Amino acid sequence: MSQDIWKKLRQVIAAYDVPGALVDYKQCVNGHINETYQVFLADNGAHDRFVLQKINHYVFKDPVLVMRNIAEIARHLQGKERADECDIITFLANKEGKNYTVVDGEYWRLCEYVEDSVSFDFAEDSQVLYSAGYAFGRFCALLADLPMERLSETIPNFHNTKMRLEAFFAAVEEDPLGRAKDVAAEIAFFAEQRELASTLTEMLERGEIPLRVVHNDTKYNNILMHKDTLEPLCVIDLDTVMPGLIMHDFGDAIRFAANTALEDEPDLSKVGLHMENYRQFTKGFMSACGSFITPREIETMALGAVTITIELASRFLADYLLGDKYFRIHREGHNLDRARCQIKLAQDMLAHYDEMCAIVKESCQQAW
Ligand code: GN1
Ligand code: MG
Repeated sequence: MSQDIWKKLRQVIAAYDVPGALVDYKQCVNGHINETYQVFLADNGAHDRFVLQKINHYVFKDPVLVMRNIAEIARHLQGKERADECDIITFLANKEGKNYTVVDGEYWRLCEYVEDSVSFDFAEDSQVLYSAGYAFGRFCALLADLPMERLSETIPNFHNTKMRLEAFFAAVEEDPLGRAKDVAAEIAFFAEQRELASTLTEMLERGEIPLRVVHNDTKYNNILMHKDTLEPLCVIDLDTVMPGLIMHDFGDAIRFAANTALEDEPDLSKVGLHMENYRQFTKGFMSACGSFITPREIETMALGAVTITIELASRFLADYLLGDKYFRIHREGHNLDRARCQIKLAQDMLAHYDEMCAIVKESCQQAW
């Protein structure tokens, strides 16, 4: 297996005009979808580090579209003055000028390692969340004038929560592994929350909230930070940047960074909304994008957090019922733990919903 990986990584690197030979690699394990490696190249004593990633072809049916979107985003940003600002990941062109390389039917891409960067799976310090919020908000602000038709939908209906819940109940019906009987309480939760969780989808259908170019996967670990100053250096994971809802970007970040526990914490007594993290992230996010979004979007920011948390819970549980084909698991019942953790978090958000809305409003007033 390890021999195969060496061979594969070498084959991919050979497609690029980069100096040196592969001397070491390290697999990164925190993403659930793509396969990511840090690769170390050496050339006459000089060392260089890159990141090589294999796009998950099961999840992204058309990897070329993914890479075309990313090139489109880079092109859009190149025209903007952005000195001293958080960067956005870009991929190197191979010898054929493409930003991806196909080896044995698999799609790979290479980027430079961002020096002095770290990313976190858990937000330790509330203060740092202001700048994380600002970075994700600014990301949407910078893409606000990118004509939407230039981007393709890399995963159709990615955050269509109404459809996600339909898919979840279909998985319950299908129940190929007989697992549904053990999760009756969880299934009841989704039945209860179905209407609320479909609200944003319906508002979008009625034209009450706009589609925008958004990131769609705003996990805290998708911002690389400077290891000493903790300033955001680079927004990564642009695979799902496409038209979507801004409160989903806000909400997905909250879901991850304002949880008092990790995303897959099995001890539910540890799971809940971290109000100070929520407040700091919200302040940062709203100060970056509050000035161009509509009152309706501001009103539904907190609902975005509840919605995306319920949606992801349903995706994790559906995957558990269907045999863990989508999200990579690292232990038996991992997707079930993830789903339960997200349900608990959503319940805690609902219990603090008014306060969440008040903080969004307050952050907007402070911002302008
Ligand atoms: C997946 O690949 P990763 O870990 O960044 C998923 C997101 C989920 C997230 C949950 C394309 O993101 O939607 O929110 O897991 N990405 C895709 O951790 O489905
Ligand atoms: Mg992702």
